[in-house]
Amino acid sequence: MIWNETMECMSREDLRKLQGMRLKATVEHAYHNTPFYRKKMQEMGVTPDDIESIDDIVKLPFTTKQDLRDNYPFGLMAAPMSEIVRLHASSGTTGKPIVVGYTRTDLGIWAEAVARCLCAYGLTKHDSVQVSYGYGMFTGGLGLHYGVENLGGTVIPMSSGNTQKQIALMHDFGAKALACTPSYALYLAEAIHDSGIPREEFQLKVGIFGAEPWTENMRRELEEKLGIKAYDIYGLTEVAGPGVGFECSYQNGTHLSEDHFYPEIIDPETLEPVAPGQHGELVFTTITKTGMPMLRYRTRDLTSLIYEKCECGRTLVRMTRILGRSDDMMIIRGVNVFPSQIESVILEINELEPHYLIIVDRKNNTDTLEIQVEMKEEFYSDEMNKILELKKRITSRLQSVLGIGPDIKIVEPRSIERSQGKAKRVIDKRVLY
Ligand code: DLL
Repeated sequence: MIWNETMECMSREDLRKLQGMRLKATVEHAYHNTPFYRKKMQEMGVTPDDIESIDDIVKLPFTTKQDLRDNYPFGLMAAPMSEIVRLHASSGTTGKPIVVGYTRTDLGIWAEAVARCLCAYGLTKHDSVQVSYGYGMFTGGLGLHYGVENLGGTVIPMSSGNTQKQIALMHDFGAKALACTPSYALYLAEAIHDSGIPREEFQLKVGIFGAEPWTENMRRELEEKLGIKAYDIYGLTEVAGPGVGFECSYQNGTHLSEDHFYPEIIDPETLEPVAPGQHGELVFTTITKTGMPMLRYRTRDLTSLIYEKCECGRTLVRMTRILGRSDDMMIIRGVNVFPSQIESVILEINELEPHYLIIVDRKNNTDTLEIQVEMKEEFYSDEMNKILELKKRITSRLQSVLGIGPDIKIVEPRSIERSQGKAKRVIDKRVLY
C-alpha cells in the first residue's frame, strides 16, 4: 500500500528536479535566517545563487552534532520562536543535549512521513497502534503518535515501561501494531510468554521497530516470538525523528522519504561522496524543513544506498541495514568490530537467548573482549561438558566472523538486564585507563 503515490513513485528524473528546487529554497532560507549557516557558507565562498540543482549540494558545508551542541539551545533555528511550536531533544551519551525546533508546517510534514511508513506496513485507519516508544523529549513517542493520527488509525499512547500494563492493554484493546525498540519488543515477548495469556488472544500483526540497530536474525526472532511481521523504521532527532525511512512489504531495504530528507553517502575520512552502492556515512539535508533546516548533517550511521526501483513500485531510494555508527565501532586489538556482527552470531545459535552484553577492557596492555550470553532455560544444565561444548562453538563462530577470539561467559537465564528503550549492550572500560 502506498500513502502518497505521487511522491513515493515519481520518476527519478522528476524527483531530482523537485529536490533541486527544494534544496535551493532551503539554502536561501537557512542563509538568510541562520547566522551559523551564513557564516559557514561565506567562509566557503558559497551563496544561495550557486545552488541550481541537487548536484550542487556538494558545495554546501557539513553540519555535525558538535555544531548543534555549540549552538545550544536555539542557535540553529531559522524561524522566530513565535513560529516554533514544538521542541525535542536528544541527550546522547556525553555533553549537552541537542535541541531541535519544529514549525507547524514541519510537524505536518513529519506526521505525513510517519503515515507513509504505517501505510507501507499495511496499516489503515481501522487499526490501532500501541506506541511504546518513550514520550517526552525523545522523538519516538510523539513522532509515532501523530503519524498514527494522520493515518486516521487509533493511537494507544502507552510510552515505554510498565510492562505488565503494556501487555494488559495490548490484549484488551486488541492493538494490531506495536511500536517500540527491537530490544524492548524482545523483553515484551518474554513477558507475554510469562503472562500465560495465549498468543492467539492478541491481535498483534505488525512490529514497528527502530531507534537502534538490529539485525536480520533479530527480525526473525521477533517475528517468531510475537507471531508478527517486523518492520524497520528509521529516523533521527536532528532530521525530524522516526519516519525518515521505512520498510515496505518486500522488506528489502529501508525506503527514505527523499522528497523531504535528501541522503548522501560519504567517506567519513575524506568526506567525499563514495561510488554508488558503496558503504559509508549517511548524510542528510532536509529540503522542506523551515524551523531548523539541516544542511548535510553527518549522521555517523554507516550504510549504503540502492537506487533501483523496488518491487513495491516505489522509486524512493532504499538504504541497507545500518551496520552501526562510526562511533559504535570498536577497535579491539586493532580489529574493527561492530556490535551488530556479534548480535548476528548470537542469534544464529539455537541454545542462546537474544540478550547479550559486550564488555571491552584492557589488561596488561592488551584489549580484552568478553561477551556475556544467556542460555535458554530449556537448554540450561549443570552438565559441564555441554556448557563447554557450547562455549567452544560460540567462540569459534565469533572468531571466524570477527577475526579475533572473544572470551564467552555463559550466564544464568534472565540475568542480563532487559531494556525498555534503546538497549545499552556495550561496556567499554578502556576509557578509564
Ligand atoms: O531514535 C528516532 C527514532 C525513534 C527512530 C523511533 C525510529 C523509531 P535519535 O534518538 O536521535 O532518534 O537517534 C537516532 O538512532 O542516527 C541511528 O544511529 C539510530 N537509529 C534510529 N533508527 C534506527 C534503525 C531516534 N531503524 C539514531 N536502525 C540514528 C538502526 C537506528 N539504527
